[in-house]
Amino acid sequence: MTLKKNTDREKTLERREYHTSSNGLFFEVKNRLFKQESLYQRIEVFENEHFGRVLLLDDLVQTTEKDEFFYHEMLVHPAFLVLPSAHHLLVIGGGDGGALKEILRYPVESVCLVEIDPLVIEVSQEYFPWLSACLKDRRTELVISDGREFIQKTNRKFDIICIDSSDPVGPSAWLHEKDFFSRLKECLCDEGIIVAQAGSPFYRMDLIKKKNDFLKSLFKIVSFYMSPVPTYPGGSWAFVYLSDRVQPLKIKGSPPAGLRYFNPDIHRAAFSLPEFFKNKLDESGHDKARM
Ligand code: AG3
Repeated sequence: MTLKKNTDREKTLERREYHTSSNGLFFEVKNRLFKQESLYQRIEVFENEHFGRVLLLDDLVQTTEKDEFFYHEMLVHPAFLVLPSAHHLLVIGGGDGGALKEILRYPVESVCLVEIDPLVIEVSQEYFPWLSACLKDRRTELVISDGREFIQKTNRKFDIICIDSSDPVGPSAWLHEKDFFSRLKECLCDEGIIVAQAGSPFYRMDLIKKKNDFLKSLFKIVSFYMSPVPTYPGGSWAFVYLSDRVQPLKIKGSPPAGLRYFNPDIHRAAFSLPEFFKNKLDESGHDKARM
């Protein structure tokens, strides 16, 4: 890797995502491809020399050409490894199509994808066709709607539900709340599994702890797991696995061919959590009061 001198960099257009008020991640912009304010958020696509195409929503990195596989594989394949018989799926968010692309590697019967922002879909179809081509698959049912409204109205049940939300601000905020998960449970088959992205363990362990506490009052099995995602804050990301019946480490299937990150060893390892993570989850209300 060659480092450029600061003086060269000053001339180059950059995009930054702040991770705290004093640090973050920057990308040099090789080509500006798209920038528009939709009804819900600011959508931006540019090209970076190393990461290829990058999608930002409200200045937060959602996906890049180079590292999307870590996140999308880890959102989808752990649930299938323990529930290979899943046929009916629901994805909330994920209008870029990345999670859907992973799901459609299996012989599922239907996937309903509920995305609030039609412009995210259009942008992905234009600039990330390798993710979004599967939106046209005959098994895909695309619903443009607020996830909240959809789950409040539907009486359908799903085997696996994937929550591919953004951070708990703006249009994604409700997708991190107790009421959402409690209603979502009613859309889940008895043997079903929900998997949701759960944020940065390094920066937002407080939010993960809060989520853990309310999720435990809703589901018998609440298991967090982790994966690297090089362009997300902290470089390592949390996901949460929820079920009443299916244990996350009882492997029953095998992953499809062609994956780049996930395999059964990664699956087992991903559910092993570091000390700071386990300690925070174990903290009782009493410990908190002392701090
Ligand atoms: N959804 C999770 C994005 C979280 C990123 N957060 C951040 N950069 N602060 C990604 C959607 C991809 N399908």
